Amino acid sequence: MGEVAAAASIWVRLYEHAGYGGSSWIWYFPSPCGAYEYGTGWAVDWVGSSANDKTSSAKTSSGSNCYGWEFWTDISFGGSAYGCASRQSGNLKDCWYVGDAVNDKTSSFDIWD
Ligand SMILES: [Ca+2]
Repeated sequence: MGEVAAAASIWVRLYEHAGYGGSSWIWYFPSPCGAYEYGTGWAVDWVGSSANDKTSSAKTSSGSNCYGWEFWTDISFGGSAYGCASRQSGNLKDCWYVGDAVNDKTSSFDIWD
């Protein structure tokens, strides 16, 4: 049961609006970024039809150890990729705004340490 609880604590949530507003969509991961080696992270090759082309901001759990966002305009990490354009001071893991170039265009994403 301990492993199940630990797995549920690592998550990424995408939000419909900048500043973490509107609808949101969450994914859970089994371990923190960088748990095995530097540069390792998590990837979602399709955000799903309800979230597609809507993401404007994103958060990850405090224990995730992830902060290197990459938002892709097509599924399976296709099209163009953009990092986080604007972060909220005080929590550098979170992405306050993805930026004009990829706003409402994300179809897949990844995040690493
Ligand atoms: Ca949006």
